[in-house]
Amino acid sequence: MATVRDTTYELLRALGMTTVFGNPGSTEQPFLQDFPADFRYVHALHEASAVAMADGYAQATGRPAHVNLHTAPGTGNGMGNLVTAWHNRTPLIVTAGQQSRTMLLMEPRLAARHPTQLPQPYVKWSHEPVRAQDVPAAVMRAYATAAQPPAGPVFLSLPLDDWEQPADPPPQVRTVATRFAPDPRRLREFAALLAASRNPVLVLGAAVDRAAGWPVAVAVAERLAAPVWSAPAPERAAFPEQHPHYRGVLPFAMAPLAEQLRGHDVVLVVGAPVFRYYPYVPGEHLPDGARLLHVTDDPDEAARAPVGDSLLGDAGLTLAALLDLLPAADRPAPSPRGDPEPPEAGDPPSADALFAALADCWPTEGVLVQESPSNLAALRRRLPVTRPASYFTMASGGLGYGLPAAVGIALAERDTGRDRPVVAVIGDGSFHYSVQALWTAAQLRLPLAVVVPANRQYAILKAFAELKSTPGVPGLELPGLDVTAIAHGYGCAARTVGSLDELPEALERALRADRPTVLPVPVSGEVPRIL
Ligand SMILES: Cc1ncc(C[n+]2csc(CCOP(=O)(O)OP(=O)(O)O)c2C)c(N)n1
Repeated sequence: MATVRDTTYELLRALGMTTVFGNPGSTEQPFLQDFPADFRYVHALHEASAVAMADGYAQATGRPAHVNLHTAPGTGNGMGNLVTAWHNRTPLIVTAGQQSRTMLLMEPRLAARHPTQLPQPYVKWSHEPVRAQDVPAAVMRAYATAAQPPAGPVFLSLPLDDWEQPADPPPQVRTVATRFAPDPRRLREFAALLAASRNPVLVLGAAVDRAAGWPVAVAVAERLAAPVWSAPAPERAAFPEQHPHYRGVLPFAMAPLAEQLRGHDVVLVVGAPVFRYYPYVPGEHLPDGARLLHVTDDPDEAARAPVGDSLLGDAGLTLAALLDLLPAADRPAPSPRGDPEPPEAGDPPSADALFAALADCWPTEGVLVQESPSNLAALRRRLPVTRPASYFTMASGGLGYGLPAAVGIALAERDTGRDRPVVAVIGDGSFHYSVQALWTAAQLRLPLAVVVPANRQYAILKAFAELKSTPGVPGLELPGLDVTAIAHGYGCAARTVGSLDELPEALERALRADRPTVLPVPVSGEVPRIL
């Protein structure tokens, strides 16, 4: 007779979810026992890494991923990156073991108290099945919930004595749509406002990339002869950044953001929140005379926008439908922005000079994963993202995502046969939050290159302290860290890049290697302004 375990594995197989990211414990062992040969367990040494690796893998494959965590403590360890997966809108099925139902009343060691509350509010659905026999159908429901828009993580708490129970007949393997089209009448209203606009502007967010919407975004921008901004602090790039219409990333504060949009009468925001602010710099949300139109697949994101009119719909489908309704604008196309000045020389070099050197040796198909807080503006200016699905970072602001996410992305590149080179740029502070991911990358023999701009400080927090006039904050210096030794300890190759002349060869070698390579690059301690 089939057990709950047999039926669940059969379902996971049918859903194409034969990879399990996780870190095992006693409460997960009855699920993991006799692990089927056609499944793969991606072993993370810490749950934060397990969650972010699964997130990167899900984003790069375009399919939900499964993470298995160890009851309450493992879920707690994974929580920071669960927050990120929620903001990233990554479809993840997070399962966690639970103590035996037979003992739960007494709360034995490793019982999760109120397990469904623990990951809230950063999951779309959180559930512990009422009967063991409900586990497979709960996994099916979890899949359907995670994948449907707005996509995101879901959580199942699974008692360890459920797996050997006799199963009910297997649940039906269902499919769900992952995109929906906009209301045609409201779409026509948006198109009419855009057609009548004197000077429209597009603000595009990560959902355009998730919807494979670059070509249609370019077509709409060209049809409208409109400049294009990236929405503030984007987790993915939405538009070819070498395109003459592209202007850059909008600042993440009210007053300067509105200032950048001055002169525009219609602002079309697609696939991003309105707006993802960070420092509080009071001001209007929009310049005088501007009207905002907001396209999102998330009713909550639409509801919390402080200004503008909204239209629910998938970013790509909505842009395509708009294109059909828009006449060609009778105005000159925006002129291209100039190239940045060459960086200033220095010893050690500035992060800006490092990124200029990186841009010069950037592999054509390269995928950039980024967690370099204070130097982000320099990185994005020096290294324009020119291809879809090739820039990833966290939407949340929580550190410890980039390094493990890069491991998941590199694994997906290999699994899908795309084999694009993956380069992570991770600050020497950010490096340590999920550093154990290096071991998984080494075990998987992934040719991941990790460039670490080493400024030996939390520079962005110094910039924030400057902006907010909060002097004397402790804990902003990072002396005595040996990134190379740490990388070696986890089984990676490592080489300090002492001069930028060495970078092209070091990067090339890293991307050809049969294991990950960490490349710390000492950079100056200059603290860039936050805005
Ligand atoms: C989980 C988490 N802990 C703490 C912070 C606060 N924080 C934001 S940026 C930062 C420093 C990052 O340092 P580094 O990676 O060296 O980049 P730099 O600012 O020096 O460019 C810290 C500690 C955070 N965002 N997330």
